[in-house]
Amino acid sequence: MGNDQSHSAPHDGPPEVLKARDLPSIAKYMKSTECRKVFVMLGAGVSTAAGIPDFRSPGTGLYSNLQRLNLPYPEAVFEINYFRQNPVPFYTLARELYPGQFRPTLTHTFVKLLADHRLLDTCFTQNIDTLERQAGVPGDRIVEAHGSFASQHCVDCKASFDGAAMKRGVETGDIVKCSDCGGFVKPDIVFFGESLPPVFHQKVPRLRSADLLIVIGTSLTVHPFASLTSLVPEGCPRVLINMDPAGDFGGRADDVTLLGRCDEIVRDLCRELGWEEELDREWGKTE
Ligand code: CNA
Repeated sequence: MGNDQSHSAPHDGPPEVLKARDLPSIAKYMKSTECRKVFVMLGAGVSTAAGIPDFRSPGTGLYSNLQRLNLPYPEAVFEINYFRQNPVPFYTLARELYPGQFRPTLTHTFVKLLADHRLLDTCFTQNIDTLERQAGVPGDRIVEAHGSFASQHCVDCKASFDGAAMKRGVETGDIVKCSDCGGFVKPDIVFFGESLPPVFHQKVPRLRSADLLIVIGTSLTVHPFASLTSLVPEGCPRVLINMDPAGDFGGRADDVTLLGRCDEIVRDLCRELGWEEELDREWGKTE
């Protein structure tokens, strides 16, 4: 994967599928028979309310707080060539992000509700925190595009390793080395310069059948993930829920950008859908 910024000219005509480019119109469309297949794309912003910093938010993002790791530049912590020379920064960061310490957010629960209401086709996530699973989104609906901490391999000979040894290594900071070749062992998180998992490529063509795309909490700067937004058909409304504008949102007739904290916007959307009580009840189960 790699980094990029995309820009596009704003669309200035009226919407074509939605009544208006606003939240009530999205809810109305979601309740209609036209909207059967919803796709979701998630980024680190959906987990900041769980206490996991994102990459790029000024001040709080991981990139602003990596000085202590003595990196040549922040992205190096997720670069495979740098990891081969110096795995310590990644292990340090992995300890902070390791699954099991965090509770899913309302936004993760909203994705579960989409599945419960038989609307969710696929949730593509860039996150490695597994909070979608913990919220109860069915595993076969989730594509962890940048991998997860669920498995690990030697970066040199590719031998697979025991999860308990990896967890111990991350907890203690003792770098796990391959018993066969001595290479460093790393969780199967996709680094810059590595390929995305096969399931990502298998599920991407499904986007061509999307009736609605909801993108939440991502700066849409990491490719190829970010380019998925352009794969849904022209007549498919696209909704961005984020603190800041991102990607080419606004360039299509039925693009809706809702700026603010995703948990608040998702609650408003659930209220419009008549799902608010269900949202609170299901989120309560994640405690
Ligand atoms: P990013 O580039 O840090 O962007 C996050 C975006 O979310 C920004 O545009 C923020 O404005 C926005 N944001 C932050 N908080 C909120 C909020 N409460 N409500 C709405 N929007 C918010 O992160 P991306 O996900 O775009 O970048 C892709 C990287 C980040 C992937 O490779 C991930 O693996 C990686 N990452 C994952 C985690 C995690 O698993 N939780 C944490 C940090 C980084």
